Amino acid sequence: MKNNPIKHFRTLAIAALLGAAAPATPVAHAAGSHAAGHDHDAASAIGQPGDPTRVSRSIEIRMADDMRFTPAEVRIMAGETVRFVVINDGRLRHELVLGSEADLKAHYAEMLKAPEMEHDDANAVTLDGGKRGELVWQFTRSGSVPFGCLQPGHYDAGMAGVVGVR
Ligand SMILES: [Cu+2]
Repeated sequence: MKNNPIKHFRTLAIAALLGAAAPATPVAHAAGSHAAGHDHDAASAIGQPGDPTRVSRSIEIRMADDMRFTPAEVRIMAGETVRFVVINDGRLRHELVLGSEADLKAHYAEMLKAPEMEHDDANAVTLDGGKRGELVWQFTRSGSVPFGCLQPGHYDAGMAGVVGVR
């Protein structure tokens, strides 16, 4: 365990100060500290669901019908808890799914077979056109954490990005 109560306390205190202005919107999928998904090794490699009270920064990511995330590359520090504010600027349904490349590809293959499959995972946010949503995630290890849109046709068209964690 890498417990660092002092740092956590500071982060909480800072978050409390900074967070005073932010509305306390309930966050969907704030599923506590358990790793999401079926594959626990992969889940821990990409990080884990974040505690919304320990968010160290918010990053806006926009999704569009040209099959691009903007930005498609994000850089953060290991240990950070990030609140992704995800905005679908398009008319199509898009989603941001965090996962290892192998997981994304496997999941994408499932989506091609069952396009209406709904995601209810802590590592994903799926949005109809014009909607916005949030995803709070803690990146625990340095490395690259890919993300992609697994709506049929989108991932193949290059709708993918990466979080660089160092
Ligand atoms: Cu998409």
